[in-house]
Amino acid sequence: MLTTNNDYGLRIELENFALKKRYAEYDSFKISDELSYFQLSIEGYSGDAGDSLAYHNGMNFSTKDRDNDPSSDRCAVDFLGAWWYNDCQRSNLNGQYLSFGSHTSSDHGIEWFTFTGPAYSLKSSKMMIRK
Ligand SMILES: [Ca+2]
Repeated sequence: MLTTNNDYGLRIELENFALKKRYAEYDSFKISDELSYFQLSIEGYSGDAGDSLAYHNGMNFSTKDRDNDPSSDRCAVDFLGAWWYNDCQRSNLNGQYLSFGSHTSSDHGIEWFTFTGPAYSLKSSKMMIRK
């Protein structure tokens, strides 16, 4: 409701275990309503974390009990998160908190591929919206 009634931007702040911080910003951020599966619309990337959300643009939101992604797999089940999965992801900020950073359970952690790759779970992530 928030993002469809007004224009919002999104800022994502990420931190790895070496305490390096990076960010990704989008000039425009919208999530559709429940009937259209909370589809993600983003535009206007800037930042130094890389754009790991572009792959998810236009995707529906999937959870472990709602497989709304275009993959023949169930991404939210396979990757233990809830996200705008495609086939399946380049980011997974609701993944598992794997506090050791680099890990071998590829894609299960809090991932942002263009920052730390697919086998690294971030120390922290924040998603903030602004009118
Ligand atoms: Ca699927």
